[in-house]
Amino acid sequence: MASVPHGNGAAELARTHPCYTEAAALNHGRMHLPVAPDCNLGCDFCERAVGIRGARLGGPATARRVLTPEQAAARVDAVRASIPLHVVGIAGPAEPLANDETFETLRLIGRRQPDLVLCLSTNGLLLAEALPELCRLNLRALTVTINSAEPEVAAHIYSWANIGGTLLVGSDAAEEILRRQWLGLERAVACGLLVKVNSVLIPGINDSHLPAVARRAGELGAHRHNIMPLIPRGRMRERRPPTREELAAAQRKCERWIPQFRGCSQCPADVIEPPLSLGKVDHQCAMCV
Ligand code: CLF
Repeated sequence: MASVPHGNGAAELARTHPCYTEAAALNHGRMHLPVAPDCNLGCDFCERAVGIRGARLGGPATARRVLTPEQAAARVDAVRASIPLHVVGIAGPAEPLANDETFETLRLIGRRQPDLVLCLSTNGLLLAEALPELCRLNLRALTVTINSAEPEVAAHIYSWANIGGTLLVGSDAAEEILRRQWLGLERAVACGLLVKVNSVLIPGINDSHLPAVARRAGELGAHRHNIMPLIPRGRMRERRPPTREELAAAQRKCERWIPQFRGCSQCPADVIEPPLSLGKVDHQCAMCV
């Protein structure tokens, strides 16, 4: 296990990261680099889309195109010419840790733009084993999506998991997914990273179980919990999303255990989000389309 690289910097970083403190979005911009096209987990709520369809759908797991690490680093240079950025994140369009390009991109950005905060969002399957390398690459903030603390619930959310080339389904998959996600979360906190847990709120499946997720995440030392309303897509396209009131009620229940983040825009894997104080910024460059 890697030693603690950032000390108490995580708490300080939480104040300026726009996905941890709502007010931080006023003065801190962020962008995503869509360098991760492959996935290792069958989340029933997910519908990955790249290209014209990705642009039309928007939201998590979508992107207008996938970039190579070199193209991604060049995009950061180009965007920074017109937009002040604080955070660069890798969140897809599939699973960042299942793609070598993620690590290469972090390496490139860290070398060329060391003042940027490196952030990453993962399904957690490969997190524990990837942490030493992520810490070496100076990753500062990490989000793990965890939708349940109980395998019986997880079995209704995930269809399959590919663990090192072995395909797991059913209860075997559910148990291994949760084991890896919670282990990864625990180790990420121990590494000194700023850690957030994302949970998709799926009425009728995990709504009554999210307080247990929040409790365990808080007890393990995660810094934030972000409850994201289901977007009916993929194998859950026929399900209904939660109402605004149901989302607020879930946040209130979970807040008892861990601070809630309420500013999530469920952004795509290639989002560019300037500081809100700048108002509307024209940031379309040739590489951004
Ligand atoms: Fe991106 Fe995620 Fe980092 Fe933010 S997103 S990798 S923590 S820089 Fe933010 Fe987007 Fe919501 Fe995620 S608005 S989906 S919470």
